[in-house]
Amino acid sequence: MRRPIRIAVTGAAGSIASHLLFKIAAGEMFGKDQPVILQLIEIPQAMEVLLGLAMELEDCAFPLLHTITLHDNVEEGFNNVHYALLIGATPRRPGMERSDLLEKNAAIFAKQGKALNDFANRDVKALIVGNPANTNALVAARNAPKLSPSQFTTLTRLDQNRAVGLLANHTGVNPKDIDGVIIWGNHSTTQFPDLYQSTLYGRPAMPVIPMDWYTETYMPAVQRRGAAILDKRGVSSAPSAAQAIVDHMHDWALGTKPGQIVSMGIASDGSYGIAKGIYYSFPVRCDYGRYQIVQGIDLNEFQQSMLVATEAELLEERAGVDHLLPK
Ligand code: NAX
Repeated sequence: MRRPIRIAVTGAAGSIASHLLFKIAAGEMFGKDQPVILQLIEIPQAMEVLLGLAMELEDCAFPLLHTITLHDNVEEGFNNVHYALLIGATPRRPGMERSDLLEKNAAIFAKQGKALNDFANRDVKALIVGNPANTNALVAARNAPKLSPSQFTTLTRLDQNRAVGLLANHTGVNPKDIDGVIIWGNHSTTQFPDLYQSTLYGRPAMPVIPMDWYTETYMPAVQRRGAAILDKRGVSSAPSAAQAIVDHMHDWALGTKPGQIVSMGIASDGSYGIAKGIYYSFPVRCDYGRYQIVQGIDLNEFQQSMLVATEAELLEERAGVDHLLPK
């Protein structure tokens, strides 16, 4: 049996985590032979609810669930962790300006970045889910000078899975026979769901996809899927977000399948002309716990314009928190 790995989860009593924790404990994220220690973090007011959730986890008697610890502060909660899933964030309340939301969350993620810097394992891999995820990741990483920016990533796998699911539904092709769907940019409505590299049964998808359906129906449906679910269910996406977090971390830690492309929000290195340093979703492949941007994709004018539009939004978000970033 392997040694257990330590996984911190913030927002652990929230909707997404209440699906996610059971999947991690069942071995879906890191494999069926990998024991896990869950270090669950919440705000003080939510500790009772968290305790109830921990009791349910215990009641599943998962063989891989080595230990659960509960924390109302990140300094203890991040102690020695190998993986950190930063899900908790301040939600946007009625009347709140976007700039207020950015600032409030920047303060939370600055504190969490510092705590990862000071208390986590040196090789920690962090995934930022709490919105605005890409800019929260930037703030966290900038507050963790002892860690590499590449140790921070953001979730766009939910957008990718949505893009594949909607394409599968429209074409009648099983999701497993769809490859190469890419999400570029921000986890927001400016994201670009790019089908130009995608294949159905290994054959290029674009020649069989009507352009007007792609730009007028499909792209907005992917970009606004979160709002559509909120509208129908009255609560935001949680089971699908949990599945996407499992997929993202699984592939980062254990590698993508041969030839497979996935999308991850990562610190831009300037590839495809995207401003260095912002957390931007790129097509990547993962191996040995590392990811690499898929290079050499030819982008037409339409694709270029979409990449630039979502980059512009991220630059604007960065400007909104610039005064909070350590220089
Ligand atoms: P919930 O409101 O159900 O749960 C959030 C939990 O976080 C609450 O229990 C709250 O007490 C806790 N929390 C708040 N501040 C905290 C802090 N400083 N430290 C620790 N815990 C804290 O939200 P849920 O539906 O679980 O969504 C969580 C976040 O994920 C939201 O910001 C949401 O916008 C974001 N999402 C991001 C997605 C992505 O693809 N990047 C998709 C799903 C989701 O919408």
